[in-house]
Amino acid sequence: MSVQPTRDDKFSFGLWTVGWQARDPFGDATRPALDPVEAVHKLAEVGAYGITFHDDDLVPFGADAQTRDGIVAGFKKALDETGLIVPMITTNLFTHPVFKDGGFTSNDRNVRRYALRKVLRQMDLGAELGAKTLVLWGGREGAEYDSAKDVQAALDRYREALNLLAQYSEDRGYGFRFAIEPKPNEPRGDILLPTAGHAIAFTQELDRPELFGINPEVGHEQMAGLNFTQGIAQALWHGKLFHIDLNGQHGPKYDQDLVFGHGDLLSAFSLVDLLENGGVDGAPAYEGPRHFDYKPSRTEDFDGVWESARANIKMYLLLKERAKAFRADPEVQAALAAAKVAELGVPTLNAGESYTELLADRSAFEDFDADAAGAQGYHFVKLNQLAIEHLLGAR
Ligand code: ASC
Ligand code: MN
Ligand code: MN
Ligand code: MN
Repeated sequence: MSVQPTRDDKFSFGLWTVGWQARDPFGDATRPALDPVEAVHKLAEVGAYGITFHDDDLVPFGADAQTRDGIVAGFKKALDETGLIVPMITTNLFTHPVFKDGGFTSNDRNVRRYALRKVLRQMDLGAELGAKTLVLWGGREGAEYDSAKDVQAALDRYREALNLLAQYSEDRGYGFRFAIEPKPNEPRGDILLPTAGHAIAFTQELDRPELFGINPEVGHEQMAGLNFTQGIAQALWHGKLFHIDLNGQHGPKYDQDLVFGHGDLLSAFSLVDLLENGGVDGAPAYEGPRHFDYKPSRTEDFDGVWESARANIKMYLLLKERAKAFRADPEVQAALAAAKVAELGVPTLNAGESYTELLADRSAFEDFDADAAGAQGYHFVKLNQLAIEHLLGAR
């Protein structure tokens, strides 16, 4: 296998990632602005097939119609020249002070109406560019003080907003699928729909639940102390993995947005193994874009920006290669069998069996040797050691 990316790998980047000027709460920008046209050309060079953007990443907030048209025309030309596509779009409801108490869930009703209009406008542009997925990251939807936000009312307003977006998309024939991106905190003290599980549950309360899934980000779940691979597995199980944001994070602290694999590498390995080999008969479990939502570190100049963009892709391809070798190794297959991993796929009840037969089955209880079953070893450590040896390239 090659670590040369192809379009079939579906690697995509947010315009806000390589374009991040590295302003943080304590320091000024360390890099100049990046022209979106240059971003398109450079991302095509590093091997991406797609680019994604918030409305304000492409067209500065408040730009007049003529400026907007000029920028969009230039961007489209760059897409045509490179063959890059726009698989996903999203809307910035977090930077401008108007959104300091949120967009869809601001206590101020007029702000909520403005937020809706801003998203509808971005949907028009996204549809024109062929985007299929709309990501909703509600970074400002939340609070610092329990007394300041009626969370049940906020969820009512969130639902009202998302129902309207779906209606608009269907009425206009845009056909968007919507992906809610959870995050536990930052920039708000506490954000609504903080984890994958919260967001999945919320989608079930919408008018068109089948149009809504999630866009989990590695670092965001890890900020909540959660196992990202397990969260992705559950999202797949619900049919809700509509998109994914790959990056790196070192546990619960501020949102680091490191290069994919530069945080918890073991978790990155099990994630790629799941995405690439976790479907039926070892087929990929997820077919959508492999989207990198990282921030090139503040220490880097533009050479470092493109170096880090390439690092995301190379990391993914290396992990994919390592995961294939892991799955193909006969010793691993024996270790998987010894650990009874496949046995979990066998239903607990026999075909057609109900509790009546289960109650009549003496081997299940009266004659079951719980002490013997409790004494068996599951050999999980050996299996994990083999996984790490493959990850290290030691096998
Ligand atoms: C998004 C997204 C995020 C945020 C963040 C903005 O659309 O997926 O995680 O915005 O990258 O800085
Ligand atoms: Mn992040
Ligand atoms: Mn993200
Ligand atoms: Mn992010």
